[in-house]
Amino acid sequence: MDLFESPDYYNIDDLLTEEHKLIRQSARDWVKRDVSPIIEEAAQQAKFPNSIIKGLSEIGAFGPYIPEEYGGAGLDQISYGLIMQEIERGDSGVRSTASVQSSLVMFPIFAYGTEAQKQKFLPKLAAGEMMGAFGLTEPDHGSNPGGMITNFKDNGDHYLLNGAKMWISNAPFADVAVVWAKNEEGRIHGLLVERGMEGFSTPETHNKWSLRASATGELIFNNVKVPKENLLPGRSGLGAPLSCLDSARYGIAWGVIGAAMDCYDTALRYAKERIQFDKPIAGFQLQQKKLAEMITKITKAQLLALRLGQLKNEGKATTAQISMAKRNNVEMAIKIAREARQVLGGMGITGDYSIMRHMMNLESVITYEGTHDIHLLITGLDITGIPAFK
Ligand code: TGC
Ligand code: FAD
Repeated sequence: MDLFESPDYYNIDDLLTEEHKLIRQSARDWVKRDVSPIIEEAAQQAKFPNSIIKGLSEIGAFGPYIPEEYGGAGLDQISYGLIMQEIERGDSGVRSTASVQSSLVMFPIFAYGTEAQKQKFLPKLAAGEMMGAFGLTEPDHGSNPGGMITNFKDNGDHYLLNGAKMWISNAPFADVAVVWAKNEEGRIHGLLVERGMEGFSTPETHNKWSLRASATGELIFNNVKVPKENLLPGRSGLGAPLSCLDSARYGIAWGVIGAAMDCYDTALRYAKERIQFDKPIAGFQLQQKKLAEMITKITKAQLLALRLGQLKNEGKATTAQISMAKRNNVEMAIKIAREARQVLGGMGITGDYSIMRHMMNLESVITYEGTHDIHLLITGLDITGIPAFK
């Protein structure tokens, strides 16, 4: 049974609107009802739970900030963050599905697509009738996506697309993929590649120890004929995919607070109930140190995310500010997961509790959407003006 109670040590709820709290509550209720009961088994079996798609759409997790005229929820950035927090409280893989659909597929179509592309894809993506994937990473180009070799050539009435993308969330079942590829001049563009196009395949990646309830795969393009109307015309260059990452990284900065809160809440409850040496282990100073440090770290992360949300609502959040929050909050969550696991002793390694699953999931979260090191270098560049990537 999911007994989760959300910690709010600094009364941060006082800074939220009634609408924010209602949106969060509906996401929280859905996670308790439809995610918590099935997620451990899905992760153990490494199976994406299809049953969650409808619910994700109903709580507004597909395109929270996309305008309602295109099927989105038309919410502000803090609502988007709160939804991601609640979903990741359930599982980072479920949040990944929503992040990719919203920020990496719907956002670029909304921001850089034609009106016809928006009408064709956005309402169905918002409703979960169509699922999307985002292909930036390649086997030899992860942190350095600008070096990508996937390319397309003008072939008369269509483009001819060749190359491969790796580590792509949602790939095995996606109906449409936003694929970043270079044209004959070496300029990066986004193409909408649809399932069923000849030469396009999406093999699943197996044997993951992390994010097991999320389907990950490759996107392989072998002379795929992409209609010219499937090119996103609004923006080209590496800045186009990187701008999508800003939005997804922002959602992760909130999302991982959910995973951390779940670990803390579980560890606190367990520590108060578990008796050793004739008293609850919560009464030992060493366990109190762990729990006290967890709630301190969560509170700092909540404040960072909320301030970033305010900046984002005002259109002022910079890439570097988003990087700092993604990096800080993921590290916070992974450390809390590791400490919380220890509070549970041997029980902590079982699937009877969510902590070990969160801990393993967070190993992906600290790597994708820019690794921990890359985000540090983005801060380094921002404060010194000197890029240290190359
Ligand atoms: P650099 O020269 O710095 O920049 C190239 C051009 O892009 C512009 N730019 C941005 N534009 C918009 N938003 C941003 N965040 C931007 N960052 C940079 C920049 O101004 C420049 O524009 P222009 O006009 O001068 O050409 O590029 P670089 O090649 O030196 O690379 C910089 C670096 C390393 C920071 C960047 O490549 C990077 O962020 N690498 C990390 C790659 C990454 O995060 N991949 C994520 C793949 S998607 C994913 O993981 C999904 S997981 C989802 C899930 O399951 O939840
Ligand atoms: P590399 O870039 O090879 O990095 C390896 C190590 O070297 C890292 O520690 C890194 O920090 C370090 N390093 C690299 N460059 C530097 C440098 N300049 N200075 C110092 N250290 C450096 N990608 C997508 O496009 N779409 C998706 O949907 C998607 N989903 C994913 C889902 C999962 C489960 C995972 C694990 C990954 C996913 N990714 C996706 C890919 C993800 O974004 C990449 O794994 C990530 O960007 C890192 O690339 P890489 O794995 O090639 O590592």
